Amino acid sequence: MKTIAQISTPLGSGGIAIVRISGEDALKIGRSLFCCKKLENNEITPRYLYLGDFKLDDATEKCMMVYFKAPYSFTGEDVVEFQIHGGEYLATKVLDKIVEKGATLAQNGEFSKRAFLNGKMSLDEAEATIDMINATSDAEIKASSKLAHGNLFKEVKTIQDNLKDALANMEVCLDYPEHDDETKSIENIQKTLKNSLKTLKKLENSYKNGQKIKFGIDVAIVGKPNVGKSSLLNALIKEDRAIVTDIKGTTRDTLKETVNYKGLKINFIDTAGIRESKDIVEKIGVEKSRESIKNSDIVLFVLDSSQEKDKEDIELEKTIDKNKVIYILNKSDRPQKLFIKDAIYISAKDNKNIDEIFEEILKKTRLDKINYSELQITNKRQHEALKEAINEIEKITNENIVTLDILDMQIKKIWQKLGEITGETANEAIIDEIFSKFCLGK
Ligand SMILES: Nc1nc2c(ncn2[C@@H]2O[C@H](COP(=O)(O)OP(=O)(O)OP(=O)(O)O)[C@@H](O)[C@H]2O)c(=O)[nH]1
Ligand SMILES: [Mg+2]
Repeated sequence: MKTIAQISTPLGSGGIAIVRISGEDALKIGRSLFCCKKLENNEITPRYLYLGDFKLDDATEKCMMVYFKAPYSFTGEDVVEFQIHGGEYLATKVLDKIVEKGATLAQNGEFSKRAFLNGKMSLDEAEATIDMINATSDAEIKASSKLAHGNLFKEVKTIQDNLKDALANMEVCLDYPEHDDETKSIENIQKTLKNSLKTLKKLENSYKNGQKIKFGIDVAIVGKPNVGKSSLLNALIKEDRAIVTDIKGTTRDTLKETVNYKGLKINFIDTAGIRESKDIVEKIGVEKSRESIKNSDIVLFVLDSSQEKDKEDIELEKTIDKNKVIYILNKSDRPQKLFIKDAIYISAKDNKNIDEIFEEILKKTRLDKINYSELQITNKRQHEALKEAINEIEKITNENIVTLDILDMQIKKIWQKLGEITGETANEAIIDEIFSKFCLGK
């Protein structure tokens, strides 16, 4: 494989910049550009930081160089890294010199792709690493760090190994039917499959929470016009974001704002007040509000507590799934006319009881009890593969009569599906797509 090079730190000014070289010629190229007293008559020691000068055309750059000997490097190949002063132009000049000496510019994620191809990390670990880099909440970091440390890989691999053993036993039985009892053999395999199914279902189930961890909990703020939805959004995000007036139908479009609460992202969606309208723009807004009711994880159903519930409120209430509704009785600074058990009484105007809403959202989604020591699947591709593997197992565990031949064929399919998660059996296009999402120099 070609020797590749790239700047691994973000382009711009900073304390230091790192330029990385990976491949067979990494050391030859690195040493040809680096002057260091300690290296004059000595062999280079891997993982040792050398202070010296990088040779530019008419100048030198005082920097550090480190060498990682294959296979003990990030990519699994010989790697040399220069830690130079963090200037964009300077880093580009250093990279140019390395290319002049024979290295090729690395594409996005090419170092990581080599690490995968050399067995340094599995595909699920690579995906978790991207999630770590892109994380915007503590929950995402906790979930992806567990995955980046290869915990999913280990679970999947254990299942694959058990299936492989089962397959080997079965093949003995198929080759020498006189030596083994077929019924007993089938029973053993069914037992292995049922255990695998249990683990896989647990992983598959975690995706519901995993999505909320990755993308945030979607919370729609819904109600009739003028009940104080936009005032509530502003109170929740502690910012004067949405327009508030006493005119009914002020909000026309949905407006989404994200807040980090106890390490989780909560996406609040302010919506247009729901009512019958002839105004074409308002009608579209109301349609969007109804979609938000359907698509969100939680609905904050806002009512004006200084007024009794009317027909419009009752009609709207019917369209909201009871499992995801939280009743918010706003304007509690005014004399009360509406009483609903378990509702949260707030005043958006006076910022009263707003924190209670956050707590109730976590309680209702059960994310207050989430256990990060267990794996939380956050990746759609992995989830799809898990679902398909489960589906293949269920095809045979639900059958009363199966033959060894069918089991043999089916187990190979399951093994293949699981391999897509770790990358062992993933096709090249998928692998390329995953690594292209990495940044340059990673
Ligand atoms: N007294 C009192 N008035 C409030 C409170 N919250 C909102 N209001 C007032 O109610 C009116 C409507 O508030 P908005 O936040 O615009 O209501 P909305 O539900 O977003 O209305 P639409 O966008 O038209 O659907 C404004 O005059 C607010 O000042 C509250 O807690 N107490
Ligand atoms: Mg509004």
